[in-house]
Parts: sequence; structure tokens; C-alpha cells
Amino acid sequence: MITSKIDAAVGTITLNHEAKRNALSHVLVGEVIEALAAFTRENVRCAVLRAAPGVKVWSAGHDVTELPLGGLDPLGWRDPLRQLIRELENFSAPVIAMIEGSVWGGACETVFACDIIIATPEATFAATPARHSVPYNVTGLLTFLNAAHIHIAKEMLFTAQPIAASRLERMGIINHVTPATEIEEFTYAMARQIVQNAPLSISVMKEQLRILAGAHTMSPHDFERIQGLRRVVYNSDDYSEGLHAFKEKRKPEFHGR
Ligand code: YXS
Repeated sequence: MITSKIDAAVGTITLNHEAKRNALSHVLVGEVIEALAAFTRENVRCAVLRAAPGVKVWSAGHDVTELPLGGLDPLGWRDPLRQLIRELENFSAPVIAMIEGSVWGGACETVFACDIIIATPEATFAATPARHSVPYNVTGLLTFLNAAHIHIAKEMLFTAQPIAASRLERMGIINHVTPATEIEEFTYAMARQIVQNAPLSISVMKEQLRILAGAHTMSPHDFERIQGLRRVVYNSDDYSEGLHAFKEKRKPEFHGR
């Protein structure tokens, strides 16, 4: 479902499951995590996460068919998307997300969890929990909040509409927007620049920034209240309707219960 390679201390992971629009299934995510582990063993100093050249869909997000019903938390600790986000954040070297095509849902969070984002002008980004009545989890929302001003995060999450790369670049959420004909050279030139610098200093700064970005206090009372609120959502008729509507390829009808 992916291909990966290492060239002069730069590792590349290419999402390659076009049939399911690179949906972040547990199998595809497992392969990405394995590739990152191999990069660590090979002392890769910068990684590039991309899809095949010219794709229309970079990734369609969490594999909806793997979202659980029956009162189980859809984004619990062991969920593939949650594991992928942690692996990207904990990977010792910088990860550059190179984006062509549209990015959806959990894939949008995945890109925002990368260290640097380079996209073509045609790329779009949609945060979609509200499209499926999914109660996003706390660390997932923190990824959005660390990437975007709260008003932009709310617009993305409440409208669930794709937003153009150029708009996100104007707001500093995306580092560079680069024409499709130049994006590979631009991305790998930056990767080579990173590789020339001191890897220990970079990996420590990446870990320091991860800790600082996650340094939010939340009382046990607040955490339990949030989990209770999320449980109401993933036990709701709307959540079940969202999943069934996707599988039946129809627009969901939400009734707030
Ligand atoms: O019908 P077949 O078997 O060929 O499969 C179709 C789609 O069902 C499948 N597919 C997916 N399967 C599982 N999970 C997905 N997220 C997913 N997306 C697509 O791939 C095959 C081709 O899809 P199709 O025909 O729709 O392709 P298209 O080129 O016409 O349209 C591409 C998309 C991405 C615009 C369209 O597939 C789409 O809207 N996909 C869903 C995007 C989305 O809502 N993603 C969020 C997933 S939930 C998630 O990430 C988080 C839990 S949350 O929502 O909370 O952020």
C-alpha cells in the first residue's frame, strides 16, 4: 500500500493505494510505521511523506469502514490514525509532507502533524469529523490547534469543507505552495539542506517543540467530562447514520440525537 526508499539520508514514503484513495487503514498505517522504523535504523535525517505523482487524492483520511460501531471509541489510543500521528511526532528526524491532490479528515491531521508542509496550488485540505458525526479526540484537536489559529481550526472543523492550499499558506499553516512541476525539486532541496545540518540538534529541537506544543494542563474532571461528551456522540444515532451513509454512498441526515 506504500513504497519507501532511502537516498543519501533522505527517506521517502509514498502512499500508493489508489483504489481506496490512500485511506489510512490499519494495514496502510502499519506499513508507514514499519517504514519509519526502518528509517530510524538507517539513520535517516529527513523524511518525505508523499503520494504518487499527480494524484487527485493525497489521502481520503481514516478508513471509514474501520470506524467501530457498538459504543466503542472511534479514535481511541490504539486506533491506527492515533498511532500514525504519534509515530510522526516521535520520529527523530523532520518529516516533510509533500502534498498533491485533496487531503481529507484524519489525513489532514496527519499532514498538520508533520514538521513542514509543501503543497501544490491545487491541493486542498478538509477536516471532516462533522461530516461523519465523529467525536474527534483531544490530542487530535490539539494537532489542529497547534497548526492553525483557533478561528481557522473551528472553520475547518465546523464546515468540513476543503480549504485551498494558497489560503492556508497565507495563514502560515502551510510552509510553501509550489507548482506541481517544481514541488519535488523544491521539497528535496529542503530535505538535503536539513540533512547537511546537525542531526542531534535537530532531533532534540523537534522533541522539545513536541513537548512544548503538547504542554496543556487539563484537570481529571475536565478530561472525564470531555470523554463523557464524546461517548454521547459515538453512541448517537447520528454517528451510526454517518457511517452507514458513507457505506451506502448517500448524504447523511443528522437529527442531533
Ligand atoms: O466503492 P469502492 O469500493 O471502489 O471504494 C471507494 C470508496 O469507498 C473508497 N474510499 C474510502 N474507503 C474508506 N475510507 C475512506 N475515507 C475512503 N474514501 C474513499 O475508495 C474508493 C474510491 O472512492 P470514490 O469513488 O469516492 O473516489 P472519488 O475519486 O470519486 O472521490 C474521492 C473522495 C476522497 C472525494 C471521496 O472518496 C470521499 O469523499 N472520501 C471520503 C473523504 C472523507 O470524508 N474522509 C474522512 C474519513 S473519516 C476520518 O478521517 C476521521 C475519522 S474524521 O472524519 O473524524 O476526520
